[in-house]
This record gives sequence, C-alpha cells and structure tokens, in this order.
Amino acid sequence: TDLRIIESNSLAPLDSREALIGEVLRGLRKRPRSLVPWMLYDCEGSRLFECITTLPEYYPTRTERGILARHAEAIVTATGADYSRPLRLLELGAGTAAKTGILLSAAIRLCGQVVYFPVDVSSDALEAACDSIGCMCPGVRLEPMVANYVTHPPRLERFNGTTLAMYIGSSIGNFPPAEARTILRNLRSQLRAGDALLLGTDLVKDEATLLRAYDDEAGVTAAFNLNLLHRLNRELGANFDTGCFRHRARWNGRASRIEMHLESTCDQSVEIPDAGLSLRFAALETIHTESSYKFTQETLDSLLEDAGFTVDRTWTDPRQWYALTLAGV
Ligand code: AVJ
Repeated sequence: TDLRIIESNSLAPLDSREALIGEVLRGLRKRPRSLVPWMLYDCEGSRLFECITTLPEYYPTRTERGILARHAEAIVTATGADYSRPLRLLELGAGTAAKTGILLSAAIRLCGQVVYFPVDVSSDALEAACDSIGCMCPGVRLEPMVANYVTHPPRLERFNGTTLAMYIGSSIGNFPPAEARTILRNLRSQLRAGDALLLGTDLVKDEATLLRAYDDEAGVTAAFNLNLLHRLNRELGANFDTGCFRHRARWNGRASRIEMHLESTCDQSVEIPDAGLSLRFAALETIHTESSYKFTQETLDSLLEDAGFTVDRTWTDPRQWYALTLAGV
C-alpha cells in the first residue's frame, strides 16, 4: 500500500529479538517462571487471537462491539467536542481496528472532519486497520504510527480540535495495576483540557464464565498459549516439546485476574541455545504467560482517578459483563 507509516523511535517492534532474549532470561530463570503477554503476539499468535475473538465462549469482543454499536453516537456526543473543529481519534493498540470503525462512523456523522491516529507495534496490523477504515469510513484522514505505546508513549502534536483517545479491547487488563496506572498517566500527559479517554475493560463475573472464555472447547486458547513455545523454538532455536506442556487457565480472585499458564506434564529438560539457557522443568511446574485483570466499577474508577482522569460516564451491556468508560482530563 502507499501508506506512510511513521516509525517512532520505538525499540520493541524493531528489536524484538533482543527483547525476546531479554524476557526469556528474566522470566525463565526465576521461580515461579513467567513470560510477558506481548510474546504471545507473533504472526501466528495474532492470527490465533483473531480466532479467539469469534469463539462462542469468548464474550469480551462481541460484548464490546454490541455496546459500541448501541452507544457510539452517545459516546462521541458525551465528549462535548465542538463539531466546528476537527475531531482526532487516537487509538492505542489499534490492532486491525475491527471495532473502531463503528465509533469513527458515528464521529463522521456528527463532525465533518475526523482524523484517525492508530498506534500499534505491528505494522501489518496497522496496514490492515487503515485498509478497513479507509473502506468503511472514506472521509477519515489516516495517520498511522508504529510504536510500542508502553515503552514509548506516543507524542501528540498540537491539534486544533478535540482528541478522543481510545484504549479498547480490554488490553489494559494485561497489565498489573501499577503499570496500567503508568500507561494511563503517560497518555493523560499528552492530552489537554477538553480531550477525553474511552477505556474498554472486562468486568468481574462468575468464575465459570471467566474460565470458559480462557479455556475454550475447541482448544484455540490452548493453541494460542502453546504457540509461545513454538515461537521460542522457531526464533531462538529452543527444543520445547509442546506435547509435554499443557494450557491452564486459573482465576486468581485475590488479584482479580485470569491467569494463563503452561504446565509441564513431566520432568524434562529444555535447551534455548540463542539465549544460552538450559532449563529443567519438574512435572506440574508452570510458566505464567498472561494475566487478564477483571474490574469492578469501583476498581475501574480508582484506576482512572489515580491516573489523573475524571470519570464521566460508563456504558455497559445488559448483563454488565463489560464496560466502556469515558473519562475527562
Ligand atoms: C487481548 C488482552 C484483551 O485478556 O482477554 C484472550 C488476550 N488471552 N484469550 C484478554 C487473551 C487469551 C485478551 N486481551
């Protein structure tokens, strides 16, 4: 495509091999062992995640889409934007922007000039996002940026209108509370009075529903989790026997999070030559690969307030499984 994708000075998308080795050394030599969620999203992992979003058990994506479809105009209106000026939508972790088009369409109906500024670590995802938004919302000006918004928060240029920052898809739920606060605080420091944030978060609900969403019948989430070991085999020359690890999903009520683990089914040793590591796993020993924090209205409000935002309004679904929260600066 002829898209001009700005590469920020971000290391992570460019130096992912270094980052991968660093995280493997940090996470696999300590006990309990752990790796970080971004490692799940190589090309194959991103493909598997897209599959997860369509599974019957995985309610977050379709629930969020339903809330957006129902309330998109109300959300844009609630920002209080002055429609005689342009509206800028900044999206963190835009991915393929599958749900963003709904909000952008509403923005175009309400406001003449709309600029879409998606930020993502994956330039492939950004191209897909811009292609789909270009089709769905032809009037929108596209300004994609490749960056890791966690390590390198995007700098916003001055803008003669309102900025609505979107951080949807419950991605904030991947981060422990202190990191989540930092990400939101960095984002807020780039916004100005009158700008707003729309945050999508998954809510605490009955444990069985939560566990099913992360341990589906078809085994797609298991494949997504195990792909991490395949990735280490492919990229670091490791020799994980993926038949000797199994996917585990657990609800950690104290921390209010779903955890994904890879559990060794036997005593085994594994070599990771490119990281210079040789590891032993005991039977039942686990690698913690991802956390997905679940919020209540109270924990959500305090996260936003601790980050310096003021909560305006929350939209939810009839079962109150998922929340979209609009917050002011
Ligand atoms: C992309 C972080 C929102 O936590 O629900 C889905 C990732 N992991 N199934 C989530 C995920 C396993 C997802 N997020």
